[in-house]
Amino acid sequence: MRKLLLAAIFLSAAVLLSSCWKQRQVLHLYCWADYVSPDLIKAFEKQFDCRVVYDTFDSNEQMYAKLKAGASGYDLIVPSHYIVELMVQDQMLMPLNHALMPNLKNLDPTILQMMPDPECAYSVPYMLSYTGLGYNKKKLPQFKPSWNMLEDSAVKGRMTLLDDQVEVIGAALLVLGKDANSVEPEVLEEARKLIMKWRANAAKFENEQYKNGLASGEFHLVMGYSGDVMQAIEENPEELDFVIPEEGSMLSCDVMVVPAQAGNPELAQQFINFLHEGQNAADNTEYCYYRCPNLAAYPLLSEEIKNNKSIFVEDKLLEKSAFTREPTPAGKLLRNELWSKIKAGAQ
Ligand code: SPD
Repeated sequence: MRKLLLAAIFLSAAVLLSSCWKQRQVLHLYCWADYVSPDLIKAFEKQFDCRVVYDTFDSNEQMYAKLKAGASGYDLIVPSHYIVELMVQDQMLMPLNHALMPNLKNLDPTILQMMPDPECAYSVPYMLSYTGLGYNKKKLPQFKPSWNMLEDSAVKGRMTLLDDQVEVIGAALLVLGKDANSVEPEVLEEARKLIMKWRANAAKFENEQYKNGLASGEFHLVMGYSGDVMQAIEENPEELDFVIPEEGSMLSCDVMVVPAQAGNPELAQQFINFLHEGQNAADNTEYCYYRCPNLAAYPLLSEEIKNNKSIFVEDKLLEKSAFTREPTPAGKLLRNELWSKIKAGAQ
């Protein structure tokens, strides 16, 4: 009898627990790695009595291909600004409801006006990212802040390139003094020849683990996303540094979008709103080392971040840099072919 009673209590507790569990909402986030402060995620889960499941991708192409293949379990995705138009055309995204996001008033208008969707009809700016060079000061005493370091024989086998055609082709075009978004066949061919010299030195093309390789000393030079490299520098500031090369850099703004099939679009937009609350946006910038384009956050940032020239880039470098544009379909095809050739090592 006692055993029966215990079993009944146990069963009712399990039923009660599982019904509570079921009621807890889940936000399925699909995002680049190390891109949202874990403390903010915890705070959001507490405030909205929900769970955030964080799945990662390491390139826009990977994210787009997965969605195109039918992945439908996400509520919020963080692609780069230039792929949003394509996603809208493909009816992959849901129009946003601004009434759920009063903190959009905090968005920096200078950045908004550069965006392809300045009204935030489908996308809300999240973080600005620049591409540059992370390097080991001790191993490369002759380092110069130029993309040409990628062809220096001193870095052979100790250097990595991003597996990101927009960034690599863009950097080569900047070195050649051309439009970084060019789709001219002859100009792209010149870029390919230069990238093949870089490729000869590269240990790999990769977008996520290179920062650990830089921190551990395996790599002496990496082409990387600004904030990711700064996260590595945090582990070894004596030896590591990051620069935006003197030829300029590719700029992009990663944005938050809600997929058309989202199961929980309201929670997704509450999360966007939460991340754009001034203090949260400042805390997130301090964590990621990327600049969140949020006016209410800027005065709340530490002096270290405010004075970090890789987060708040100097005008003279910005003028030389290029904001990535999505090419025409024909231009994209050409660039894809070029990139495949580069990756395959074909001459
Ligand atoms: N770990 C965060 C990486 C963010 C990278 N942004 C990608 C920009 C691509 N153009």
